[in-house]
Amino acid sequence: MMRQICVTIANVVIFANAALLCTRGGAAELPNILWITCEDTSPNLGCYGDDYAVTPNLDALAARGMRYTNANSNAPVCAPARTTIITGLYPPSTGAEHMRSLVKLPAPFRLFPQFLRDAGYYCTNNNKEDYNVEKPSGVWDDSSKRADWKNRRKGQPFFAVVNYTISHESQIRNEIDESDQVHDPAKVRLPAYHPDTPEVRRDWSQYYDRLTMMDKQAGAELDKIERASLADDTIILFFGDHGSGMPRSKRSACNSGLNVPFIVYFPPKWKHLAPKDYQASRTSDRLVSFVDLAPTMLSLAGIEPPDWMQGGAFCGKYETSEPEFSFGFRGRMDERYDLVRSVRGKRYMYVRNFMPHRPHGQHNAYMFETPTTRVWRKLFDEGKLNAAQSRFWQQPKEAEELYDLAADPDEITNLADSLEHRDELERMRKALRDWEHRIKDVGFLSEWEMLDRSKGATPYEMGHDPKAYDFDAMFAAANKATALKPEDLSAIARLLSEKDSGVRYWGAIGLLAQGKAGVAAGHEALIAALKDSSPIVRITAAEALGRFGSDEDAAASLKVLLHYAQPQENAFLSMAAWNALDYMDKRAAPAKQALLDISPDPSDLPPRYGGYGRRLKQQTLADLP
Ligand SMILES: [Ca+2]
Repeated sequence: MMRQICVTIANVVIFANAALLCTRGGAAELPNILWITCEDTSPNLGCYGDDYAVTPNLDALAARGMRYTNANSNAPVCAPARTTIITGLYPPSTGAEHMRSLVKLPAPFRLFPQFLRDAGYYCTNNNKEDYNVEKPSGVWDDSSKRADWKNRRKGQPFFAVVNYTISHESQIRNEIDESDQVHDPAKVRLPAYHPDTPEVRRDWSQYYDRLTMMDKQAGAELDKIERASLADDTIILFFGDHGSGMPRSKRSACNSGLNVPFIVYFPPKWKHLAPKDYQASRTSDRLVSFVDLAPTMLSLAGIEPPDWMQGGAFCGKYETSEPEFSFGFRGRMDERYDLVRSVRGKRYMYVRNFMPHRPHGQHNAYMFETPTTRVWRKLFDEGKLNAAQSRFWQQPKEAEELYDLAADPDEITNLADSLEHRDELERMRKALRDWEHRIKDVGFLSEWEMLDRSKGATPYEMGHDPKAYDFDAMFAAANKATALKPEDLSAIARLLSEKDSGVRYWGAIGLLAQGKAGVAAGHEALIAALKDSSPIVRITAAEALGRFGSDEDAAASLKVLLHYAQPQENAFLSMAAWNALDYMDKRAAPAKQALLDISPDPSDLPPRYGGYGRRLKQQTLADLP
């Protein structure tokens, strides 16, 4: 009875609020919000002080609005970046960090436009989604190439996203009309990590040409708002979805991959909703990241963001105080596994590589379609690069990286071993640990195990259930295993006899990461691990023995890897096994014929995972005599 009364009262309140809205002219009480977003764009705009850029329309928007100088995507690649935006959750917390993937969210969670639609908004997305989470129905009024705020009901407020693909990675390496070639390759500034070759200059200058073309499109969208006499009613946000499509921007979880241009404009009518530090034609150095966008949109609509959202509003009724750090991550990139987490303060960028045995520049087939990637790799193989240009390709990579973004914007001088920066390093380590603990990062399980342990629930729920996932034990094991310290080797080998299969996985990774020394120190444990109850422990141990053990070890390893390379067992184990085989290089040669016979892309795999196996097979066989 009591419950019924409460429900009735709640209904009356909702009805009364709706009535109030109507009497005040209804929807006019809510601001229109327009997002202009573009693909693969670092802050290479004139308004960001880049003299080479030709971006008059966005420069003009920045002149009447405010520009953020420390805005970052949380992921350096499309799908996980967009998944962060739409959920208001860090994908390492929901199991959605991998490029690409598809996981379920717990039932009470919603994608943020659903809240806006409930509040009366007309929500459109034109048109890329690319979410790594299953989308419930009713998220958008229209999400398509035809989606347009103009189709709303008379007087209805809108939340509209337009996304420009013209600046995408794929558009900096194709043919471009001569009339659009407005940048001189001879004059482009190259980052210190790229070699100076005609290919690299051409790609960078076409990237700038594409930004000029994108700027025209943005200008047309802003004109459309003017012509509809909506400029005084519409809050505008402009941002790129992550760093440029050039290698070591896109897919790299350091500042060059995460830092984006970010401009906001609040017309005088909605000044009271603007960020507290808002000043037209000025900048804000507040740390803003994509996980903040969902709560910020709710805040602008007067809706209190739910507790489960993991970012904070940076304007509107529920504006939060400035965070001390923003966080970044990299998981699997297409066919290549990695696990990187990063912490950004205003001055320093800290990167923790939990798979130091994989180079930054793993062979990602799509990234290698860019001429810059290919010539950069070729010059490395020929020994023609300097130290700063070589780091991207070296293996193992450093476990920890620390950069002073003020002194070293290209992030080429690693200060992780600098005594002078010890305090800074400790501060960033602690920030990482606290954040990871708060969000219960499930990325410390292999992708296969993360999904396997989540059966009957969701990865988020699994991660938050201490019986299913002992996060602190996992994080401690991962840190110990991948600090690359020879004195830790016997402790790392002992991880292989722990009860938790996730911890054992880190034991195998830790020995693999230290190469010959690791395999020598943990040989017996690795041989036993070839028969571990967990298949991913078997695969990881097989890679260690296959690469750094005896010929006899390599033969035993190939048997294990050939078994799991068959995708019928499991598509994620198959990807892991193919990666291991590829890193074995010529030592995988005895298995060549058997590998040729495997077709690695099972037909029952969701399309979001399609094609990765085929690329792995191709690259693995390319190394074999
Ligand atoms: Ca993108």
